[in-house]
Amino acid sequence: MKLYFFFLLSLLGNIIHAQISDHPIQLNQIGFYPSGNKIAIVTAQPTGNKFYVVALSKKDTVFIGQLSAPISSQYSSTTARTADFSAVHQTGKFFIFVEGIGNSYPFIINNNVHKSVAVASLKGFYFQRSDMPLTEKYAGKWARGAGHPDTAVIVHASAATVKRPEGYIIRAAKGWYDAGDYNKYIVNSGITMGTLLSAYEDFPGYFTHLNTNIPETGNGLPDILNETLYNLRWMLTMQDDDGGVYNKCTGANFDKMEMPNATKLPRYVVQKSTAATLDFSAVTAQASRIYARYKNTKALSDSCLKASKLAWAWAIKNPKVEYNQDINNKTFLPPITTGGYGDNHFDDEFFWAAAELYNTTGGNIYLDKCRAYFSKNITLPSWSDVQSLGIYTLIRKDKKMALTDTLLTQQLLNYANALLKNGGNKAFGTIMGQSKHDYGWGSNSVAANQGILLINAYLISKDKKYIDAALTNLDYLLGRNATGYCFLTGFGSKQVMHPHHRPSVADGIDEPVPGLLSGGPNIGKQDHCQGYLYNEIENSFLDDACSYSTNEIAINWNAPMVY
Ligand code: 9MR
Repeated sequence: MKLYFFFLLSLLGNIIHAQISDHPIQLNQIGFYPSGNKIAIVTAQPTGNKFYVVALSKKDTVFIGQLSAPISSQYSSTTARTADFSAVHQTGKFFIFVEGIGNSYPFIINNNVHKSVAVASLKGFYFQRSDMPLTEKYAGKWARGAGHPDTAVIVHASAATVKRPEGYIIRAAKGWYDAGDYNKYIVNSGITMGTLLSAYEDFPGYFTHLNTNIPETGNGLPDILNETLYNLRWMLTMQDDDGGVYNKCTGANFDKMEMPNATKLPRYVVQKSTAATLDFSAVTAQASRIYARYKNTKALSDSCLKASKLAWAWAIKNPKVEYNQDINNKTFLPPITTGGYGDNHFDDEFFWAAAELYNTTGGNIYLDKCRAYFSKNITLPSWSDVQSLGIYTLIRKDKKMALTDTLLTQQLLNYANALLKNGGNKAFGTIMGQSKHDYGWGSNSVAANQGILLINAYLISKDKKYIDAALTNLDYLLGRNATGYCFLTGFGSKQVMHPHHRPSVADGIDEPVPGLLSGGPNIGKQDHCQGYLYNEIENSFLDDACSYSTNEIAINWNAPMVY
C-alpha cells in the first residue's frame, strides 16, 4: 500500500479524530521491543475493523491487523478496542493508522528502545539534589544555583535531647528534595534508596554501563551508585548520637513556588521515630554490602553497617515511636506543616531492616527477627509498607528461604499470579487497575511497583509471562492509559508539561525538568484544583502545577520507574 492512499485516509481520519477526542489511540509513545508484545488501544469509534502499522519513513504498511471487539472500561466511560501488532518484529519508526480515526503518535521498535527513559529517570535524581549548583554541563538549560545548603539545621523542640537541646545546630547537607517540595524526608528516602539499590543489585551489569552525565561520572562507581551516594551521605547526618533517626529535614512550612536558592527560611530536624530509624537501618545495611564492592567506598561501607546496627538497637529499645505531626504541633513550636510521612505500623519496617541486616551480615539473630515480623499477607511496597523490599532481599540471598511453611519465592509467585489472574484493567490490557484502589495518590508508583514485583517473579521463575505482564505497566506509564499522557517529563508525544514541581514552575523555561514521573490519576483529587477535564477513576488527572495530588513528582515514584 502506498503513500497517497494513506495521505487521503489519514487526512480524513484526522478530521474525524479531532471531532472525537484529542487522543483516540493510546500506546507506549516511546516504543516496543522487537520480541515483545505490542498493543495500541483505540478509544474512539472507527469506521472499519482494520488497523495498519505504517513505517514512518517510507509510509509503507508493514502489518494489517484486526481491531478487537469493543470493551467497556471498569474505571471510566471509555470504550476500547485493542490493536495487537505483536507480530511485527522489524525495527524502525512506525505509526498506526485506524480507519475513521487517523494516525497514532509515532513509536520506535528496537532492542534499546527504553534506554533513554532509563537514563533520564535516573538523571531525574540529579535534578533533585539540594545543596549544590547544577551546572550547564550536566543540567543543560535547567542549570540552577545551589539550594538549601542545610549546613546549619536547627534541632526542633520535638527532637530535643540533653546532648542536643532545642536550637542546637547540626549539619544535614546533600540529599535529594523529596518531590515538588524542597524538604528531605527519611521515610520516603528509605523506600526510594531501597528500590534504587535493589535495581543495582538485581541488574549490576546493566547499571554498571548506564551513564547519566553527572559530575561523578567516570569515577569508577556506576552512576546509579554515585547518585544514591549523594543521598546516603545526607541520610547519615540524620542519625542522632543515640542511634535514633530524625523524621525529616524541613522548613516549618512548604516553600513558595520559587527556585530552591531563593528561599532562606530556617530548616529543622524533627522528632526521631521508629519508622524513620528502621528505614535508615535497612538502607544503610543494604548500602554497606553494595559499597563494600568498591575500593573507594570500603570505609563508607563500614560506617554504614555501624550506623545500621546502632539504628536497629535504638528501634529495639523504642519500638513504637510514631511521628504524629498533628499531636506534635499541639506541644512544640514552631508548628511543622510539611509532609508527615507518619506511620504507626512498624512490623514491616522491622522486617525490612532485619532482612537487610541478615543479607549483609548473615547474622541469625536478624533472621529470627524476620520470622517474628513476617506477615504472609504480601503487599506492594509503598512508603508506609516496606515488607516486600525485605522479601526481595531475602530471596536475593537465598531462593530456598522459608519463614513459614512455604518458600518465600512461592509466596511472591502467588502474588504475581494473582495479579495475572485478576488481569488488571481489561480495556487497556494493563496489570495496573487490579481494583479502583490502584488509582490513588501517586498511582503511577503502583503501576511501577507492580512491574518490579513481576520482574522479581521472572527472576525467580524465568517465565517470560511475568516480563510481558510487567511491560504492560511500562506501556501504561508511557502512554497506554486513559489520560493519554506519557507520564515521564520530557518524553512522549503527549507530554506532562506542568508538574507540581517548584523548579519547573519557577525557572522560566517552558519545558519542565526532564526525567520526573508525574503522580498520575488520583480519584481523591485532594488538591481541589479547577480544570479537571475528566473525573472518573482512571482519568482524574490534571496537567497543571496546581494539582499536587495528581501531577506532583516524587523520588519514591521515580525510583520504581528506574527499576
Ligand atoms: O505520597 C504521599 C501520599 O501517599 C500521601 O497520601 C500524601 C498526603 O499525605 O503525601 C504524599 O507525599 C507527599 C509528601 O507528604 C510531601 N512531599 C510530596 C509528597 C508527594 O505528594
